[in-house]
Amino acid sequence: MTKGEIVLGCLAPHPPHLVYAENPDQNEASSEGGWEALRWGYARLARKLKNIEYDALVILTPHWQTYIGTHFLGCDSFKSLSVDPIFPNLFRYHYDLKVDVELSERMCEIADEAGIITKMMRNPDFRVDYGTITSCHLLNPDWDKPIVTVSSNRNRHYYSVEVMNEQAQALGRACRKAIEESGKRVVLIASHSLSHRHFTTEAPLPEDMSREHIYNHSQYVWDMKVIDLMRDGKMQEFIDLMPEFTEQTIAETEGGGLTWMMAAMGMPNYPAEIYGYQSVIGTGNVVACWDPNDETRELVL
Ligand code: 2X7
Ligand code: FE2
Repeated sequence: MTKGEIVLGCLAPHPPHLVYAENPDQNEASSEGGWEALRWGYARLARKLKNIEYDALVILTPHWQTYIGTHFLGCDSFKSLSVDPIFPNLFRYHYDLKVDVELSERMCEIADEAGIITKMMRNPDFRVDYGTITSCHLLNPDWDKPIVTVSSNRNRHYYSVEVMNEQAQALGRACRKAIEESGKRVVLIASHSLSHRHFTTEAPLPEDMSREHIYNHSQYVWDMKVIDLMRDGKMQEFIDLMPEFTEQTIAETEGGGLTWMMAAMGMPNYPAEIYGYQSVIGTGNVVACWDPNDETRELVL
């Protein structure tokens, strides 16, 4: 069997506002648009994905939080209505998705062998989190590929960002091993924002772009600093800075997604493709990807 490989890694933020702004058939709420810099960037990355051959999307999301170990989706399909607990006015999305259970089980087993506490989620009525749904919808609106969702263990809260950073790297290495053994071509997704201070009141019209801006300047400066590291192919340096960045901007990197993805990809030292940066309710969000193939990697922005 040919060795499996990670063909792309995407940093894919999941504010439900982006789905709301797009008005897809699956979402009950309707809008007048908004957050175009991110949505147009996502559309371009989705076009790139359409031209890549791959078997499955594997996503780590901070909105499936598990307190004992790391969990993996373990039923063939999940279908339900996802209502965002904070923004039910924006996000009531009917999803119907398929899971690559074979790959999910193998990642779970290999992580377990590496000493990580793991569990398969076998409840067919489990409600898939909105991070998974939003990032997957924006990257692959046709939903024509199976996914695997990996939960975010809360070791950042039990221990520290430093412990999270180590554990997420161990999980990334285990997932890579499982992917290589599987013979499959896999796209990884780290589903989260960068800086994450956000407004606590909503504008009368949520998509009123005259009200949208970054929460504060220091948060913006940090986001630009880490995006420069991405552009310069200095991901080891970013991962080393992760505790400071995460604490100072209460970044959503705390869930481990980017650390996990970078470890699985062997800490890329080539430039990331940047597709767009914009704030959503004050949080900083970048759409970016790491393409290990020198021939297809592009300078986007
Ligand atoms: O989950 C989120 C997020 N990460 C960023 C912005 C707005 C809402 O929800
Ligand atoms: Fe989030």
